[in-house]
Amino acid sequence: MRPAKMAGPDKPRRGDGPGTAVITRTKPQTKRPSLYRVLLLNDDYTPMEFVVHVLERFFNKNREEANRIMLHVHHHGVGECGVFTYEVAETKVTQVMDFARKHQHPLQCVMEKK
Ligand code: TYC
Repeated sequence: MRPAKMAGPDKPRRGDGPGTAVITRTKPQTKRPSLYRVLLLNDDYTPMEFVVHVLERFFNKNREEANRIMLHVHHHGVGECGVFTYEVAETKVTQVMDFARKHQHPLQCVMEKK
């Protein structure tokens, strides 16, 4: 008697054998990146017009939205300029801080994880 011929997934294949395994992926391979808020902080010295310019130049806000955010920071002490992935947020903070220092204003820009 001959053994029944194997077919399908149980059939041994070239390269199978001791020391080999099949790893099945259980997680989807994509992960959403963490997001970070970029915030402006109020101070008593930075001119309002300079803050509006920063919001237009680095955060692509129109004049009206820039004014709204600047006044929110002026009245509440802190306000959101935008939400970005880590490296983009870090770049915005550096650009704003460098620009403020270049113009000798004490404006502070920070990021926080959402
Ligand atoms: N408080 C500032 C003033 O009265 C204006 C200001 C607004 C400064 C927002 C910083 O992030 C800021 N000139």
